[in-house]
Amino acid sequence: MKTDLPQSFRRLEYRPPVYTFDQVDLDIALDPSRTIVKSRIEVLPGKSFEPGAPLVLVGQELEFVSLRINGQAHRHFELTPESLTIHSLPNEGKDKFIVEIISICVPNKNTSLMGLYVSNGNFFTQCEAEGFRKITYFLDRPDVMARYRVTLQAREEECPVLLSNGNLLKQEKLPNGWHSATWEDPFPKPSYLFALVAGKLACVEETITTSSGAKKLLQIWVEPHDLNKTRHAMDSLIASIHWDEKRFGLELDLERFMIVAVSDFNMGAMENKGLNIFNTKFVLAQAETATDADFANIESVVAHEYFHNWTGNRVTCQDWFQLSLKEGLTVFRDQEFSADQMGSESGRAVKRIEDVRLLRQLQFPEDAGPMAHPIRPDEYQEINNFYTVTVYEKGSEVVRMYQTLLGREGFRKGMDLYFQRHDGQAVTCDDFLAAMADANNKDLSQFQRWYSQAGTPRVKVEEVYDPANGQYHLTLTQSCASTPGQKDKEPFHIPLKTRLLTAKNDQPEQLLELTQPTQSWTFQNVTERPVLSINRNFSAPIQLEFEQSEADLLTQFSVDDDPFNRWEAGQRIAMQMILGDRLPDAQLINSYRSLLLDPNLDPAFKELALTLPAETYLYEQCSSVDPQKIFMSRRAFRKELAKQLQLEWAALYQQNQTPGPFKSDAQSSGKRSLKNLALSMLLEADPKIWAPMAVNQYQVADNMTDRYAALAALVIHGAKGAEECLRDFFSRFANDALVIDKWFALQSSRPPVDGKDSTLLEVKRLREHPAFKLNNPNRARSVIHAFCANNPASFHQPDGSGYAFWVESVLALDPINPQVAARLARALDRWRLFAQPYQGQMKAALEQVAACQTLSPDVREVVGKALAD
Ligand code: B3K
Ligand code: ZN
Repeated sequence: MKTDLPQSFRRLEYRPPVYTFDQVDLDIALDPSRTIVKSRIEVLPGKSFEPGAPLVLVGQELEFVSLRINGQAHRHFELTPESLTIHSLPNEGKDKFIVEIISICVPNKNTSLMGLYVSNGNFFTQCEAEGFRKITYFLDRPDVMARYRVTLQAREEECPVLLSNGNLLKQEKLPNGWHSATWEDPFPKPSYLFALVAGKLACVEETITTSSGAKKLLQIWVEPHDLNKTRHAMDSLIASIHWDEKRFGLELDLERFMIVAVSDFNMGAMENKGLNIFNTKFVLAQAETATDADFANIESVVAHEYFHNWTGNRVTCQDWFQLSLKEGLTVFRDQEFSADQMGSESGRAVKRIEDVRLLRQLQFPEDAGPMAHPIRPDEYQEINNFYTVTVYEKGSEVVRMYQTLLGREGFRKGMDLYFQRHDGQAVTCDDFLAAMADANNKDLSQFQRWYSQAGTPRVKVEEVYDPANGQYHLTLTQSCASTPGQKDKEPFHIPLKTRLLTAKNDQPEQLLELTQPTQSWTFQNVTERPVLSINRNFSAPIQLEFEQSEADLLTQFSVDDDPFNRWEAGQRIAMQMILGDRLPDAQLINSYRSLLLDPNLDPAFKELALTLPAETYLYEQCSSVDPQKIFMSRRAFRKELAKQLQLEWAALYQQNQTPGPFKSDAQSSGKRSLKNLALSMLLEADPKIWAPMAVNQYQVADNMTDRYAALAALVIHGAKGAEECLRDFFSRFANDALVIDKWFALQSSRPPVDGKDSTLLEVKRLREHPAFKLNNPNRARSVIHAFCANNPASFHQPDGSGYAFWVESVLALDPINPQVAARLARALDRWRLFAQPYQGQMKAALEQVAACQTLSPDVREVVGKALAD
């Protein structure tokens, strides 16, 4: 029997292109069922050129029509389903020649949402990573950077708006009701940054003046009925532009910058040059329909895509293994931007805690599982599977460590040198490291291992206090578990911000650089036994192994001047108790109480401090996970916290009201978050008493944060009024897709109530709901992913019914949209960590999917790696 082994791509097999492109002219006649693409490409020898080499272009799902070279029909070519290979080039390809190709694609059959597709009757593209090859035959790789001139043609009635990258050159009326628009992008770019949008859209616009005094036109394009939900995105864009000028000296380089919202989109958004395309979820907001979290996410995604204009577009990636070069750096930039927007030091800390919580909840499991990879992977089968929390979030932590090691100014010098050297180029992570090292005269050769080694390093802490000599000895030992393909690891260069906490408050913060397997430090003049505060502000993305007494943790939880570590101490106590199946004791309750009553602390910080570690993070602390047991211990702990502090919760609920007109600033949203935690805790303590208050909040709320929080509290605690409010919510917002997504997601992520679990049944009913659409990624995720990935207690059923649902869903989604299916397939990554019977059933489910003969490469890679020994 012939077994087709999946094809792997390897980083070390990178070869520069044989040919490269200079000017590219595209002429695209848009028709949903038959779009004709004419390309005219100026081709030049590339870095790997040899005379006589054929020109190999890639193309997928295209109908080939014709080929001309230097104006003449050309017959020497071979066509496969994935390529067009052109032989017998003029003068053996040594001089510039012109290739003209005509091909056809079918946007309205394209459900993968890669390449050119139709959504609500409008045309959109998504080309990163390898979607351009679904539009025309091309050198679809990021190290081929060309200048584009694009003419779009369409029927004017159906597509009054025609957009592409860069500047609008001209618009023309054509015969038979057609019209055209020609766009030119002055900056050379790789094909993955190409975009076009066409259809019935409307825009809001503003003109701003940038630091050099230039005027720029900013536009946000949406469906006309959504125009009233664009203000926040526009404000976020303007703030991002100014921030990048101020913090990094980077100015907007185009005359016009456009954002377009689309409701069918695989991910969050895409940074196409001058024409960002966004999932509606990350553009549209108004107080009545979007929560504070939505507002914050919009601000950070708008910033992220805008920041890519320099980190990603002006300087791009040599190959897709270098993805973190642009993504890790750009996430770091958007995190810093959002932190600065919070307007206070404690606001910054809140943002930092949220980011770290996400990293630990999602990236730590990835780094310990079958898909673990370094932030710069060495091998992939399907690049779309590597847009991961490792490449993005851990990548950002690695960039943050440069800043920690070099200081803000040193980091800025490194960034300046990076742009000075590489503007207009496609480069590697090594180039970034070299710029940082050279600008600061710092040896970062060992730091390089963060790019090449996967896995979360562990740092073991041993401490000895010597009162007689006033000395404190600290010994740190680092290790890192094996990950797929990487058995033994070399020591990392780990920056650890550290401070000894003493009653006298007389020890300064220091930066310890752990570079050896084991390293010791001695602190002098320590006149009392200190409490160690290490890895402050989470200066390195590691797991600490530190057997700190609960007394010391409580001290830290009350007095640590580093807000991150203060929060962290609370999380560690709670984690130890939950994993030990213990309830919070009187001392801990008292600490929580003082924290809640402390007038100097931000409500947002209090909310984070009282939110328990996520179940998936708790799993990672176990050698054999019993998901039901962890759910019950965590829930019992929460209930006790709710009951013991019931008076405080009731008071906080009253004190953190935000009367008057709705405001979306950090202070107001912090208050809402604490108030709504209080509401949820009150329902946890006693749903009978407190349900009417939640119903009332649901009914009178003037904003989505409060309305949704009240609804969620009712639903999660199985309180009276929940079903009625759910019905009301649906009819109130039936015309707003993003709100209806919330309605689906809330029901799919409803955990068991009082030992009763009917969520899977409910999820199956929701799948039959008239408003459910498997083809729409947001909607599919709001039901299927919400259940399989965000509702661990209902998903991990001892009878395996959750896994059977997962098998069905992966197999149903894969033929429609491999990227969305592959994301779902990741839900069983950690199967080996689970106890029986879960483990055996998860394995069987993975095998069932793997047995399907027609899997996409995306899903094939995920299940193949999950099952590999
Ligand atoms: N660069 C895009 C992600 C593209 C994902 C392709 N599968 C969004 C971003 O990171 O900004
Ligand atoms: Zn990005």
